[in-house]
Amino acid sequence: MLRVAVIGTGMIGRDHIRRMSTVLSGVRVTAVTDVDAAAATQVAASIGATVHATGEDLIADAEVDAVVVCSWGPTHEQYVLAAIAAGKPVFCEKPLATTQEACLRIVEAEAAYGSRLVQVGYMRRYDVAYRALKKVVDSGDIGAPLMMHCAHRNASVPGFYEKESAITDTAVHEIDMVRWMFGEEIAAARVLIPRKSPNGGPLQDPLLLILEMTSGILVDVEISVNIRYGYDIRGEVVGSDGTAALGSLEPVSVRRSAQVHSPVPADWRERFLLAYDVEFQEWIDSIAGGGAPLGPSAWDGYAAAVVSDAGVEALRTGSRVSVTLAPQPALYQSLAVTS
Ligand code: NAD
Ligand code: ISE
Repeated sequence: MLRVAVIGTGMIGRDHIRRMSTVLSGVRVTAVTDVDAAAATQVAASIGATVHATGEDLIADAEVDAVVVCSWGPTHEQYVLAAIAAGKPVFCEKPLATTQEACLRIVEAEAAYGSRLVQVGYMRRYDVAYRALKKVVDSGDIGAPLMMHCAHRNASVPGFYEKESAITDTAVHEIDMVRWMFGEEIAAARVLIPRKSPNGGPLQDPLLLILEMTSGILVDVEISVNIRYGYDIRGEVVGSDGTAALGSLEPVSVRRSAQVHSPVPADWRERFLLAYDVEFQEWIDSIAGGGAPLGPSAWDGYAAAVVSDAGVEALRTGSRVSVTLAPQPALYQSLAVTS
């Protein structure tokens, strides 16, 4: 039984604790921590876990085999580095860290350690619809991929969400997803600013992020984070001989009174429920016997951060911003971007 400890018992921390405690196999959540001690104590009591005063104490606990980081983005670096220093596998929710420099420090620390310990929570790679879409693209059935149209719509976002968060916190999922979907890096980013939604308060909402892949594939991402009607994630690849789109996910569609009614997920927990389950079960199974994690790596987290920084600069300056990655340490060279 893998003994996992969770740092951060907010929205996603609780959701991952729930899945590890009641859905998945081979795992037990034995310790938690949060700067909000009352929140940590309440969660710990519900599962019979220990509460630690700090993330560092929790990582040092000899009864903890692996760590899950679900605290706010700016705190990720310190905990991931501490887990690497302790030689413990660490699953870090996205983003790996909030700057490319911080991500690079993690990459360098893991490379110096000599084997993989870090996995980043880019769960779209585990979603049944995205996996089916990638299978079609890889099969060549729609010819050469030329473009991808994406929409990332949130009904609303929390109060701490800032101007750049549309790219660093939201579109960063598409940034990781297209690297995986097409098996290549992103060469440049641009941002177009449409008419402002009256629902967005001080935020510039929506935004249109344009990503150029190294092969010339163009990706457009509509980012709307106050769309009110629900959580709507879309993706369509346009190939030279056909197109392929994420399928409809609703379990039921009701036709009544001359209308069709189909549910829309409320938020990411509902839309990606099963993807998170698969993501965590695969992570648990991969590290349980002392093995290395197989999912999105620290290098993937770093590459996403570099593109995300380029997107933020493009938003700020209105210009096309090129993406340049640091030399890749040997540890990551055998990992295809598609793994
Ligand atoms: P949240 O605000 O609900 O929870 C974060 C928790 O971390 C809070 O309880 C806070 O008190 C705690 N915290 C903050 N600093 C801490 C520290 N130094 N040590 C310990 N605890 C600390 O936020 P959330 O929505 O749960 O997001 C948490 C992380 O998960 C973010 O990085 C976010 O981007 C990511 N996230 C990922 C997805 C996804 O789809 N993969 C979805 C939501 C959130
Ligand atoms: C949140 O942190 C997530 O990761 C969700 O998947 C995303 O849709 C949302 O925009 C982010 O704020």
